[in-house]
Amino acid sequence: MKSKSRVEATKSSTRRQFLAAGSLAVGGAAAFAASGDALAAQPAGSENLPPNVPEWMKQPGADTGTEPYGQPSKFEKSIVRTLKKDTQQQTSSQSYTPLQDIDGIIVPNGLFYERHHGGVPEIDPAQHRLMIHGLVERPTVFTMEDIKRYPSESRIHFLECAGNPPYTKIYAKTAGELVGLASCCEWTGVPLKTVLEDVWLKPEAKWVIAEGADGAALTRSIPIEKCLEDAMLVYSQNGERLRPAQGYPLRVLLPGFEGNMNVKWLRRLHVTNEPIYSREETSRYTDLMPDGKARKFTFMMEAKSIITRPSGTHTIQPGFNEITGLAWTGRGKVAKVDVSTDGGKTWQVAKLQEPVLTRAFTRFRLPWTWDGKPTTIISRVTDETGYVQPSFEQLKDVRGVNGQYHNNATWPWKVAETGEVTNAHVQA
Ligand SMILES: Nc1nc2c(c(=O)[nH]1)N[C@H]1C(S)=C(S)[C@@H](COP(=O)(O)O)O[C@H]1N2
Ligand SMILES: [Mo]
Repeated sequence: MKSKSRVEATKSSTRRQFLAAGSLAVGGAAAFAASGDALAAQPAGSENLPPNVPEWMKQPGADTGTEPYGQPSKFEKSIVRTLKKDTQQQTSSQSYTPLQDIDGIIVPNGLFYERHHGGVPEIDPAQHRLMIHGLVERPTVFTMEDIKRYPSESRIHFLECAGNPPYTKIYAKTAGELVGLASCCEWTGVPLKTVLEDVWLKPEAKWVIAEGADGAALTRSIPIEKCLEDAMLVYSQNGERLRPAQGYPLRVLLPGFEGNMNVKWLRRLHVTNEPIYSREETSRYTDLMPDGKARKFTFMMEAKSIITRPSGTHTIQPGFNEITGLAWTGRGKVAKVDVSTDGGKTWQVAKLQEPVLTRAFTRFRLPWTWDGKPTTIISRVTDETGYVQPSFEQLKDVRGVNGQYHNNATWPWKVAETGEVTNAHVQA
């Protein structure tokens, strides 16, 4: 089964038959392609198509001076985040990255997901301070300049909300609405270890309590091991200063740990010997298990993958289609992504696009020839620890249905005979 479809893919690529005649016949090019003569006279409305010289070649283009800060093409205006406001908690809001429209592994800053518990504060960096105190020999108040004087590092990591997606009430139509509370970018900042060592941690130091300078004063306890492993005090994303929504001017980044612990607008690190048991780590972000006990301090985001193209709201043509998507794991690197194009009966190994980085989005691709029959497509990631992404049924067997967080199930997309792709797992 597996080797046969490989052979087919190779054959069609040597014959250059990726695009069937049917899929060329779209929009203004329809009559043109169908005529069989590429240079034949064209119908009205196609003056800008070959062999004509398009209008925009006949005059100079816009000068550079129109916008000091660049914007995407006006033809790409539909590629935006989905905004949501919590109707019960007035200050709570979130926006979803349109994962179906992202190429590669880097999410541009204007499309990075957002999750705020008390809105986005407007912080003047000149008036922002980071206080480190508690179990340290040298309690210190840092300015932003003080922080930036330490040796910095740039690293690519994903960030993901623990409620991505929820367990129930999943109405999402697109990949972004479903699991777009996750993004990946290049972060620049100072290793937290460097700063903690500079204030001389006391041997009893076991936890670091991080507090944000927003209206929510979001507070989380971070184990000292993570602080000394790969945690960062971040001031930049994708080469420019953090966006206000991402914690400007300073946030803590805990690669692989649940989004909520990556405290934005970071103003205080209180070094202690026990956790603070804040709202966010007791009543929230815990998982109520079937036996009535709550799992807490789970920290790590488990492996997840999603097919982003084709995905919900897309329409495909029979013949060649590249299946592509994203996979990631809090536990390290993605080792393998399997893709099924027959509803989970058989699986094929997808190609992983380089670079495959630790705790970062990894892009996968699989060539697929769709026979035009209704089917279901699914991806499933295995990470370098050997952990395999569960199906929703497998997850529910272990966790029950009381939880709200840490749903890392595989996600099927249904392909109808018409080529329309929809969420195969919409729940009430
Ligand atoms: N101070 C503060 N930090 C915060 C939050 C917040 O509301 N306030 N939201 C948390 C949650 S729930 C998530 S998922 C991530 C979201 O980060 P982002 O908005 O940069 O994507 O930030 C976390 N850090
Ligand atoms: Mo979150």
